[in-house]
Amino acid sequence: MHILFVVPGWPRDSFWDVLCFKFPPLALATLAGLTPRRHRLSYVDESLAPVDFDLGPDLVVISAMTPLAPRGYEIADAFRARGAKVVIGGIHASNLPEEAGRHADAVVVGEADEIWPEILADAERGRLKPLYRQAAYTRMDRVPAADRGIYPRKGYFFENMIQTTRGCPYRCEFCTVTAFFGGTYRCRPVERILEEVAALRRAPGYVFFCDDNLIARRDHVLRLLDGLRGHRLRWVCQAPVTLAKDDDLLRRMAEAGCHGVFIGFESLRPENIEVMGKRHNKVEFYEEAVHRIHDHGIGVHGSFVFGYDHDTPAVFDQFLDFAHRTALDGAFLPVLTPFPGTRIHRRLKAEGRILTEDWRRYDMATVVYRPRGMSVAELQEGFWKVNAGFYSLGSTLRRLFRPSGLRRRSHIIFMPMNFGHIPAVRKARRAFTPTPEAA
Ligand code: B12
Ligand code: SF4
Repeated sequence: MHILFVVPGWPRDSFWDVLCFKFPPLALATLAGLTPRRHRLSYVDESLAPVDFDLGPDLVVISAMTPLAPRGYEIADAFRARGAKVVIGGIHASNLPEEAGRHADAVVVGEADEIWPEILADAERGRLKPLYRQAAYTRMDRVPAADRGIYPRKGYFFENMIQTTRGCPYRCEFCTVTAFFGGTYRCRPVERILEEVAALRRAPGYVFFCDDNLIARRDHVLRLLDGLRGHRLRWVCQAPVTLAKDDDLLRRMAEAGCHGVFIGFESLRPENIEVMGKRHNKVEFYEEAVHRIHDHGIGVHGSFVFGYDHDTPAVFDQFLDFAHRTALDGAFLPVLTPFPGTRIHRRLKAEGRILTEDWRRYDMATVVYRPRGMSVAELQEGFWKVNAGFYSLGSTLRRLFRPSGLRRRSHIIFMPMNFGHIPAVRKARRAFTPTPEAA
């Protein structure tokens, strides 16, 4: 069969469309890694190149997160009209299989590593079933090495995304991860991860360990770090703020090449943290945490979500003060987005506060619900203010060019990242169309 893997594109000029740092979805390279070589594989990511609808594939494989799902459906419909079969999976389709099923011959709910060979065999025989769901969570020794050979040679910033664990032990109200993985935390065998690292085509280079939480099992991560030393990698990962309490772990991460950690701080207001159910986050420890991580030469990319019930218009300046005081290296600063399948989606819906279920607007830049502590317009404006304030020349110089941090090795990643974001935020803001409620 000719199998075409498709990543739907973002709406033109939206934040992720204009951002020059593009990331490949690991899901498709993982499925490619499980696909027998007798098939012909091709790949298109609409963020990098337009889809050629006349390619004539037998099977089109689409993975989409919520804001990309409507475009994924348009692509699916167009290929089906030309006679191709379409399979859709990923986080959004897993939460709303009936919706996805209106545009696909088969929908795959949940992980697919162990069921993918069966789906391919059914497709070859012309007998796709409308719905597939693995009988159990993937056994982690069955996760294959991703086949990054399907990616185009140019266009991606971090091609080397690697997963070492799946799931998260916590259950934050706004997050889809626990709903998807059912509160499990499973680790891949360290030897398999190291084999995958050794085979990277861009090694020695940059690696992004894209687990939700790299460090939840200390014994596992320590063995991984031992194995990573000597590979001369520059890598980044995601971890909870509690990492900063473990000096020994931080030291070993730094020795193994860690340059940056993405941390979900979420809010500077403890009342919000309480509502989110993210109890391991102690706001009073945040400042010290950033300094402790910096002491190891590791940069901190903080994620702060705006619009939780105890947020008022003052939170935007409160955040910028914090970022400048702590010399935060990078930040992801979205508006709260109640993705389908999450507890917050159910809560806001029950409270009659959801403004739209047009998934294209669930891009984490658009306010799609009615906040409590400010108006829709104030939150929307605050989102742009805080992003433009953080990703400005003045802020970048204040945060990254202070004498105490100038020699931090993480700058090799965070300097270009900050300078790349400055024009991107400006461009996305100019192109942004607010919802009627925010206008
Ligand atoms: C790494 C990551 C990123 C990276 C890389 C993004 C990228 N392009 O891949 C970065 C940091 C850049 C990022 C950014 C964003 N992300 Co992100 N990200 C993740 C994360 C942590 C892991 C995804 C991953 O690589 N998994 C590894 C692969 C192997 O697993 P998988 O995708 O689940 O695929 C398996 C199955 O789902 C299934 N499958 C998936 N697709 C398909 C398709 C078919 C046909 C089949 C058969 C099977 C199948 O098979 C795979 C193997 O079992 C997830 C959280 C999570 N744990 O899922 C969030 C997540 C996907 N991100 C999310 C979001 C919202 C975003 C952003 C919009 C905002 C943000 N958080 O920054 C941007 C958009 C960026 C972009 N341009 O795409 C949300 C999506 C929610 C939703 N309902 O849509 C998630 C779930 C996080 C969350 N807390 O809710 N992200
Ligand atoms: S937000 Fe982070 S800590 Fe909370 S459930 Fe999601 S992945 Fe886990």
